[in-house]
Amino acid sequence: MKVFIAGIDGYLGWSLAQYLTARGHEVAGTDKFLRRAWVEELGSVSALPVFSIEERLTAFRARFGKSLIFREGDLLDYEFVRGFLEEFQPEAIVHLAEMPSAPYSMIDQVHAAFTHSNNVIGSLNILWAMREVCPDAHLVKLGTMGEYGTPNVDIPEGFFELEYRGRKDRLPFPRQPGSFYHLTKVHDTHNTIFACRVWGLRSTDIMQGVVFGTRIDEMGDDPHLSTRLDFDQCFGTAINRFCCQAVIGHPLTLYGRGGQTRGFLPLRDSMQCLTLAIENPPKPGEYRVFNQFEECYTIEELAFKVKEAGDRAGLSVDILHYDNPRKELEAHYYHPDRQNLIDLGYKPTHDVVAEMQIMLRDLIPHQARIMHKREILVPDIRWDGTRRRSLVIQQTAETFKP
Ligand code: USQ
Repeated sequence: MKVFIAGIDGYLGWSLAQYLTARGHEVAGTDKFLRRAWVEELGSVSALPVFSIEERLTAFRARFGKSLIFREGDLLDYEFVRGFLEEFQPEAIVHLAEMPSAPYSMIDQVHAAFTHSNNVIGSLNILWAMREVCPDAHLVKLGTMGEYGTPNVDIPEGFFELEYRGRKDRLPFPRQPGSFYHLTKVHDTHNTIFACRVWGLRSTDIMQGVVFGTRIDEMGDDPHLSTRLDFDQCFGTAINRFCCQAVIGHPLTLYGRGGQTRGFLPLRDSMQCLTLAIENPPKPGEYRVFNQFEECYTIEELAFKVKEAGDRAGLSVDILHYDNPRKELEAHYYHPDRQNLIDLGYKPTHDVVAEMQIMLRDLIPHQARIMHKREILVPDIRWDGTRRRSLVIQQTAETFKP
């Protein structure tokens, strides 16, 4: 299939380009390199070195025997989006080109407003361009499990049956997101539902959990093909941060009580699931939702799994509770469905500790890069709009073990 990836230089996009090409798909993509700039703005670096796009494209051609069609561009530039899609005529469009960090969107008014205009208008431009130049293409839109928040009832895949005052309907499940970033995903969801209903576009909205991992097998051992791996407070997701902390002997930064529960999945599972969605498109006019995660864990459970993986690698890993810079429930019910992908053949990677061991092995050679940025590991961006570095509130003893 012809697949267009918006955000092809990012953590997921660069991996997906390789995963799809290895399976015989023809891939084109765009990027504005904003992720590189945001991480630099935060005074951080990727733990795994990231090469220039020219070096990446050369290594890509050497490994896969064909070129990746790449153009630098901005989704806010409508003529660029429309022109590229018109020329390439994709069968599937994977939209990964959004600002993906909750803390970054909470820094101040400027960052919140940027997140909204970048994410919501960028997505809207893709919908309009599809309507104009490739209305039969399938939009695989990256949403987030965080759209639903943490309600005290089970979470279905997008929609649920509701009976109210004697009448029944199938309605979107309520969204209660926890940051201005997560809110942009909710706005995208509504715009996408509308475009499918009114223009007959087709879309899969991926409600993805928190991704972790340093590699997929398709990358081999060429460092130019490696994906990025962030560990700063904004772009480093929990397990990625914990593994980077573990390799330099920094205590794992558990926020609050650590009972926050989320769906998590390894990078390789994310690739498997996105590919299943691409290769099994919905009908014209259909909008469907896939909840995408391997399993749900509390953040404390995961910290102990990283400790276990660290012990096996001969590292000494401590876990500390820091006061939580976010406003979120720290102990709650969490039970989302994820049947749609299983029905399409998704085989979850169940050995999470083994995946963490691979991560530690990949990260140990880059200890010095992480150590150099050690001072940015403790968060200071707070949900009340102030900046204050979190303090240790509790030393985790072995008795904390779940
Ligand atoms: N957390 C810690 N310590 C850390 C980092 C995070 O305890 O050092 C906690 C957070 O407080 C939160 C949980 O771990 O309760 C997850 O935080 P995260 O930073 O790994 O993930 P989150 O902010 O939820 O966002 C990430 C991605 C985002 C995606 C989302 C999926 O950055 O793009 O949408 O995961 S989900 O969480 O399901 O909404």
